[in-house]
Amino acid sequence: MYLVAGLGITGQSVLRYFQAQGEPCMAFDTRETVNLSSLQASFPEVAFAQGASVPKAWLNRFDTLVLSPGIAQSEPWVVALKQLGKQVIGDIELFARAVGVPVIAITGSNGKSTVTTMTGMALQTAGYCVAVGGNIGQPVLDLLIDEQEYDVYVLELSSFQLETTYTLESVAATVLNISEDHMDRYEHLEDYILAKTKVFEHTDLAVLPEGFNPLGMTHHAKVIRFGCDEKTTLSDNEFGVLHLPQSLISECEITTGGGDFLGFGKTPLVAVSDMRLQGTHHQLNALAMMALCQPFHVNAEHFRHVLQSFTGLPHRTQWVGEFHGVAWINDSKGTNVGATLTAIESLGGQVEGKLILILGGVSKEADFSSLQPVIQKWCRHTLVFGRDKALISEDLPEVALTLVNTLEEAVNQANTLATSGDCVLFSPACASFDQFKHYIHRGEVFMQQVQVLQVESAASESVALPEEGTEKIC
Ligand code: UMA
Ligand code: ADP
Repeated sequence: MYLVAGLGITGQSVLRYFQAQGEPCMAFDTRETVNLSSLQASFPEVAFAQGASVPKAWLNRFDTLVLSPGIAQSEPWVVALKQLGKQVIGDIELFARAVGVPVIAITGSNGKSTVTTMTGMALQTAGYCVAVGGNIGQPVLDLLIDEQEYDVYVLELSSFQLETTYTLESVAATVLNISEDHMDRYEHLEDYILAKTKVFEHTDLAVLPEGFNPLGMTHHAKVIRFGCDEKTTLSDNEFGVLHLPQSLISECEITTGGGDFLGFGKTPLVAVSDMRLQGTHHQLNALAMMALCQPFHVNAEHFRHVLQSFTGLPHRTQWVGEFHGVAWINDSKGTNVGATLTAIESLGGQVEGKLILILGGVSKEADFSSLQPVIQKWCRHTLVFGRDKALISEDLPEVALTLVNTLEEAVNQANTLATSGDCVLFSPACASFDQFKHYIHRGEVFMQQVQVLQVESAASESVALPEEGTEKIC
């Protein structure tokens, strides 16, 4: 018998899965805020409980705990259950035990959703029937029980999900990059890295960023490396940026674009200038995507189609609008310091003026000091809002910043501070749950507030029109 713990997106998908399998289970959530009545209506066969710990009367009735990723195994009630001999697994482990077709597994600190989406697109373009899911927001067990027969699953996996995954076999797996995140959950950075590298435990092909040598790889997987240093040649197991002399380009099948190509070994595949997404980090994402597709029949044309058409996911350095010569960018998915660092560095060089940066929320005990030099280089001013604003500002003593309480205040102040040619970058480097439901909600609130300012700005410009001899618009 299973106990499903956590009744959010994951827990509810586990209940649907067990219902479809006719597998009995019980369900539990530590938060009183969860509304059980609609769940009880959908799953009348399941016993539900809420509270600080699992009801005592249930302890002999289950042997396996299916833990949602947001619940840490260090929670006292989970520790107590483990001491009683209960097995702890997650939804990905249930998926792993049942899946019968190839899986590509993608983790890392940043770029997971982007690479997962592009990998799905590339395989689909090449004619495969692809399911994309996991931490990206689509629970994997729902994919397993839907009507469709897939050729391949492309999964975004978080370190939280990997902690409770033991037998997931994949045809290709990657840890895209590592930068500090979730330090409120992990005691040491090494613990976070170890959770991530579990993705390689049962993979046929490990796709590794240059210089990364995971300890978790206990068997002999084939290795492909990817990296972005410009080179004139690449080794046979390496995806990278090929810088080709003009004479060689004319001999290649692909002749569009400039001298830099995303390539594999000696073969140029896609001109960097063909990519819609700009920036070194997106070149790395594209290279990782191409490497992950190696076990499948995906060719340069398919890759080029994806990279030419993919304009990025919402809430990732997303252009919102421009008024008074100031551009506004929504990077609400920038939920850690590494993501915000990348956003500042890639946008800073493109802007005529300076960046106005908006940061803040739940800091996850991160160290923000690595942001200081890039902020000093690229930002005119920084606005910090949310629960941990004071903690964050302590790490940025040399930065010109203002503390505000809410995102709305930050947006209004940014509007006052920015001058023509500037860009307001909302890249919070924090989790959102102090003031928002999730990063999507936070990004939507930001975009709504920017739109209000944009409408006000358009209205004030319209009011000014009569002075230039046009009709007054009321
Ligand atoms: N809960 C408890 N006790 C606790 C904590 C939570 O009972 O101590 C309950 C809550 O009351 C709630 C449920 O658990 O009912 C929420 O479960 P959850 O936090 O595991 O979240 P889900 O709704 O299941 O969503 C999860 C991922 N969330 C987290 O890992 C925190 C989603 O990733 C993922 O899209 C979804 O599963 C489907 O796979 C979000 C995320 O923020 C985007 N991920 C982190 C990140 O990307 O940095 C890891
Ligand atoms: P994840 O799913 O890992 O959170 P996303 O693809 O959603 O990653 O991107 C989140 C943010 O991380 C983006 O807004 C961008 O600023 C940053 N980012 C994307 N790719 C990379 C990368 N390869 N390296 C560093 N930062 C990245």
